[in-house]
Amino acid sequence: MAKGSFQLIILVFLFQFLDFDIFKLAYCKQNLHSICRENERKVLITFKEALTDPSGRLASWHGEDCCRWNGLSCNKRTGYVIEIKLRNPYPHSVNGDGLVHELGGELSPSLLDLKYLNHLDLSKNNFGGARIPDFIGSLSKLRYLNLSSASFGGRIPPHLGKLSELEYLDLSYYYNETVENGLRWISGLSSLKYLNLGGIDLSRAASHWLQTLNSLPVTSELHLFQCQLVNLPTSLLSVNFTSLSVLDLSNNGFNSTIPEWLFNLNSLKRLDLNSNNLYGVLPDALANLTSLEELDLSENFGIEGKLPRELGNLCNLQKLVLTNNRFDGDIMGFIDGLSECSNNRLETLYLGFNELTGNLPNSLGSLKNLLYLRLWHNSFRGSIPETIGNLSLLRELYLSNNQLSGKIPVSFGELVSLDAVDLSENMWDGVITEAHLKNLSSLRELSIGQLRPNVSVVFNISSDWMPPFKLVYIKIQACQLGPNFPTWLRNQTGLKTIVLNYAKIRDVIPEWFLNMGLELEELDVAYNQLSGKIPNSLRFSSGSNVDLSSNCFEGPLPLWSTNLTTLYLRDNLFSGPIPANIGTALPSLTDLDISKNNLNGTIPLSIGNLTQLTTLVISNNRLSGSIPQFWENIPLLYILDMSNNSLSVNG
Ligand SMILES: *[C@@H]1O[C@H](CO)[C@@H](O)[C@H](O)[C@H]1NC(C)=O
Ligand SMILES: *[C@@H]1O[C@H](CO)[C@@H](O)[C@H](O)[C@H]1NC(C)=O
Ligand SMILES: *[C@@H]1O[C@H](CO)[C@@H](O)[C@H](O)[C@H]1NC(C)=O
Ligand SMILES: *[C@@H]1O[C@H](CO)[C@@H](O)[C@H](O)[C@H]1NC(C)=O
Ligand SMILES: *[C@@H]1O[C@H](CO)[C@@H](O)[C@H](O)[C@H]1NC(C)=O
Ligand SMILES: *[C@@H]1O[C@H](CO)[C@@H](O)[C@H](O)[C@H]1NC(C)=O
Ligand SMILES: *[C@@H]1O[C@H](CO)[C@@H](O)[C@H](O)[C@H]1NC(C)=O
Ligand SMILES: *[C@@H]1O[C@H](CO)[C@@H](O)[C@H](O)[C@H]1NC(C)=O
Ligand SMILES: *[C@@H]1O[C@H](CO)[C@@H](O)[C@H](O)[C@H]1NC(C)=O
Ligand SMILES: *[C@@H]1O[C@H](CO)[C@@H](O)[C@H](O)[C@H]1NC(C)=O
Ligand SMILES: *[C@@H]1O[C@H](CO)[C@@H](O)[C@H](O)[C@H]1NC(C)=O
Ligand SMILES: CC(=O)N[C@H]1CO[C@H](CO)[C@@H](O)[C@@H]1O
Repeated sequence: MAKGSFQLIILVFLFQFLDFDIFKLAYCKQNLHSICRENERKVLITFKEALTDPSGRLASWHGEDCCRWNGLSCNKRTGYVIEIKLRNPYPHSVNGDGLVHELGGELSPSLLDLKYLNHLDLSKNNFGGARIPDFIGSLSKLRYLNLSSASFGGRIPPHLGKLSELEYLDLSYYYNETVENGLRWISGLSSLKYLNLGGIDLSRAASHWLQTLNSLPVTSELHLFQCQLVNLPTSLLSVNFTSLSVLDLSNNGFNSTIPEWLFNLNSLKRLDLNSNNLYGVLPDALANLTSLEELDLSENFGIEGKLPRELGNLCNLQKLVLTNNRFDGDIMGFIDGLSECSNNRLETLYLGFNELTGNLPNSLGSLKNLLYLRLWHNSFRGSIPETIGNLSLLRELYLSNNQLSGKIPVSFGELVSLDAVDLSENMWDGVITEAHLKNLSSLRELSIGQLRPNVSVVFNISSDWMPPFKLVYIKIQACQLGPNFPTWLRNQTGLKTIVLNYAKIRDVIPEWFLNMGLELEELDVAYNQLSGKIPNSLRFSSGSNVDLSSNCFEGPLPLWSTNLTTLYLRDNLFSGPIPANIGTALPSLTDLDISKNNLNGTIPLSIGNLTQLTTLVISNNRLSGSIPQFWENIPLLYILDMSNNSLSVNG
């Protein structure tokens, strides 16, 4: 301090000839922020010089006052540098501007001279697999260290264990994932609140990771996803980190039941155990985690039993993800329970790919904050409750692949925020009218369909109706959509996928449809009574699929686009020859089925150019001539049917 004021006095003498106001201004401005210390400024220049900085992110690092340099901050009173925040703010290493924004190079040990540095963030840069230097462990004032996704590699220096004031340590997405000597060094981090070692191979710490961490006072967040841990101890004598709010142990190999000690962590807000091999039933003690906001147990494939009613007491739950397990029984108790919360907050409910059954409870309509509801691939029965219409914020409704039946309630039309709905593979009946659709102005994906083609939903929509939505995806299967081709699609110019099969359409493909300028990924209008010729004017994007099977189309075989990968035209009235240029017109084709038509002429040699072909079905036509010997050009072919033609085999 004394030295500072002495310098100031000299300044006053030197500049006494200057206008006092100007000097006063400069003096006051300096006081608004701290003034860099010369020795620290030099340290930072040395630090900068050892780094590579291709896009000039450190361009501001010049001049006297390092406290004003980007990414730095100083103690306001003393002027010591306390924070270095050089996280790469750009999403990718090479941005739209073609520049590499990652810093790299070396970390200069000169940093050790920044005596008061408490925050160091170098995340999302690229240090090319270099080791974290040992000296980092001697930055003894550090409270925050973030080297996440910075391509540091090799051995994590146990020296980090000396950082006894460290509260936040994030080493996630380490480049060469090894912890050679286990995790014992971590016991030194006696102030730790937050630890993220996600993506680091901790298999060498398998025997002691939990005990080691339990000896720490980690109070806030523990992220150990994808750490190749296989051993989740089922008992823990005394649990130390009971104030933990986030525990992420996802993507490890835990092959055990869900241990009881987890339910002592009663401050948990987020518990993520997805993608392990956990099995067994959910303990009732889950209800003790009353602060829980997010629970993810998905992709374990082995957690089973009924959803405990107690789960419904977790009134703070915002996200529940139980996808891909073996839960069974009904969800009545659980949903009823949640609906009784004075203020339920559930936004995401993913229960898909389980063995759940029973009816969808009326109380579902009370979960007013729901945005995403996925109950698909279960065995739910009964109908959609009327109350569903109360979910006015719902964006996603996936109920496909269940045994739901009955009418789709008109209140469905009140789901004004719907973006994607999948009601396919169920057993609906009744009528779908404009009222079901006319308020769904955000809808982009619509899928309705039946498990079996013999139960029927009828679409009763007037021919001049214009929907408010702009669909990208429509899939209506085994519903009565016809007899006319649905004219309400005529301004759906954003469509990429059109599946209207078993839809009782008895019509020609209308002119307006061909003139919409669509570029499709999928066109499937199989199993209708569509007739007429197919013009060659449809456009398809690469990798696209076409199925016009079992209709009454006639005229020459349409080939369209070089972009098709599958083409099913079986069971129509196409006639004339297979176009001689088929091999060059459809070079990406993997599946071709043109059986059951009136095709005549010979098999074109160019089929031998379809080198990706796996399926070739040309049976039941009037093809003649000899079978060409091009088979060795089609090595992937495994389904071939040429029966019921007049073909001959030449010697
Ligand atoms: C560390 O940096 C990463 C990437 O910049 C960021 O996502 C993460 O939240 C940071 N960790 C902490 C504890 O702040
Ligand atoms: C990762 O580290 C191990 C052992 O330290 C070494 O054998 C291996 O070559 C390293 N891999 C990479 C990609 O650096
Ligand atoms: C709990 O933490 C304290 C303080 O960090 C430590 O002394 C104690 O040994 C820990 N308990 C267990 C069971 O590890
Ligand atoms: C889980 O452990 C059991 C034995 O306890 C073993 O039979 C099973 O194969 C293991 N599962 C996996 C996915 O490792
Ligand atoms: C859960 O809470 C109940 C009652 O509050 C208590 O008896 C039980 O021991 C707790 N279970 C666990 C695993 O903490
Ligand atoms: C919920 O839906 C039911 C049936 O559609 C309706 O009678 C009720 O008024 C709705 N409740 C609220 C709060 O909107
Ligand atoms: C659709 O919206 C209109 C006007 O916003 C409203 O009057 C009508 O009740 C809504 N219809 C349905 C089925 O929600
Ligand atoms: C539909 O067909 C299945 C067999 O495919 C049959 O079991 C079922 O009874 C039929 N349903 C109706 C309504 O005809
Ligand atoms: C279709 O027409 C209706 C009524 O004119 C309009 O509200 C809607 O935005 C149109 N949709 C598209 C995709 O242009
Ligand atoms: C093939 O696909 C590409 C990319 O999706 C597209 O740009 C091109 O127009 C398509 N060609 C035809 C003939 O449809
Ligand atoms: C194919 O059939 C048409 C009539 O459908 C006939 O005009 C034509 O000659 C036949 N071509 C061959 C090669 O048999
Ligand atoms: C590899 C191969 O089968 N190439 C054939 C492609 O098609 C022409 C006829 O259109 C044949 O001449 C080539 O032999």
